[in-house]
Amino acid sequence: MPDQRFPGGFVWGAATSAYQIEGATGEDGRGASVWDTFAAVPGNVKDGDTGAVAADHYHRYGEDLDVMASIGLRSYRFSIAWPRIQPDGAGRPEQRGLDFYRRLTDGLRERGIRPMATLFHWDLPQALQDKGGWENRDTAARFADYAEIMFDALDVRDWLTVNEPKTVVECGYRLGVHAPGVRDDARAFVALHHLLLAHGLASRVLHERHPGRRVGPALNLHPTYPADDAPGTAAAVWHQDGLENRLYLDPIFKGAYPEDTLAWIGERSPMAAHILDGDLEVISEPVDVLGVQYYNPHFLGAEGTRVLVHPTAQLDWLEIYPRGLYDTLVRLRRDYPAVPIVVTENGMPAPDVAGPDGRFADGGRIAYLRDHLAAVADALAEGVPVEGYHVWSLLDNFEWAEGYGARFGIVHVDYATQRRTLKDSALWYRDVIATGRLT
Ligand code: GBH
Repeated sequence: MPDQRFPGGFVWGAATSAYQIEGATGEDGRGASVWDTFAAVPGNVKDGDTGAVAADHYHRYGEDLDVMASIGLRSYRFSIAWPRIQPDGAGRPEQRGLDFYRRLTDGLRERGIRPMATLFHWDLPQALQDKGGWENRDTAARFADYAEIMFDALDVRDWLTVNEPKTVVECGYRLGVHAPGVRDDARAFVALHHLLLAHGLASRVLHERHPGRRVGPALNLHPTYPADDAPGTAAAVWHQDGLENRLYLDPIFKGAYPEDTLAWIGERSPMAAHILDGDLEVISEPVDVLGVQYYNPHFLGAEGTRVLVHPTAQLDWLEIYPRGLYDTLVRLRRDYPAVPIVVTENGMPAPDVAGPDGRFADGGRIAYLRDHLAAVADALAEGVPVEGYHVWSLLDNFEWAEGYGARFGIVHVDYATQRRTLKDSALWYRDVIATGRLT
């Protein structure tokens, strides 16, 4: 392994999202989001958990800022709850919502922590869902309006538009395990096009109004590999790479959907009829910074079915394969324009029970983070322009359909008392940040 010392300016961060940590869903004029609606339906979320209280960050953000400072974070990636800004998804902004994110970003600045703001991390205003949500082209225009409000309101340099459009498409519209709980390929890929359009429109607004700032998407990429050399496996892997990676990267970076994937979609969805003249120009608005989120690879057998080849973390989709992050970063450099990359999420869940000494000995997470950071160091050594890295997550939080049972935080949250405790991984990360090298 080459030197695992990171460049002096490397940006060490941690990430969260609004619905997963804020709670206070009925306060200060916040409107309902699709996740409030989805989580309220029995059976949608494990144990009937909801984000109504979550980690109570809306009230405890001051303490959370101090936690970030105590770890030595240089960057904090958070998301803005659209329904706190526009409770109905349109019109004049709610001042109390703007004030919350101003206090948060002021607090970051005071502590020398860079903000990285995500505009949409899945909590669409329910009022927009009632008008068709992402299946309705108008939602992309509403998103651009909301983006403009936030760009003008907050003194933040780096912006991410849409968090993981693929997860919205796959989990929200194909599997139906996330809000809005649709199981329909026909509708899923129409939503996909409008999510990418929203990304492009918002990016344009930023470039027009705030030159000098940066904007990009946050994409979860899954490197795909053959699990065997049976005939058919290689083709299945390429097909899956289309659905997992090229379907998002190609329109954004090359201004065209991948033809093989588009043909496959064409047999299932009227998506193509929704691609209007000029849309791909909007979607391919230059990216200033690419957010890369990596958790696991997909190894596939001949039928294209996923095969688990390596051990998994607590959730069975999370197959541990650090080399996949290296491969993803090197592939981006090989196949796409060389834009600055920030790893905007990487991490793993564990049960994380305190020992008799009160410590959270999460050695498995330390190993995961260390090995993935080593993969980043290897990619840096190959010349891939990775500026920074964000652990998912700063805090234990509402893990969507898994509820509170899957803890991704490097900081433990005792939901009964809302007490925060640094796990061993946070103490380890503090040392990595302080020394700039992996131990
Ligand atoms: C990210 O999503 C999110 O951005 C973040 O909010 C989340 O907390 C974090 O990762 C950890 O999950 O096939 O039904 O088993 C990760 C995306 C997670 C998408 C797992 C697909 C499989 C669901 N994915 N998932 S299922």
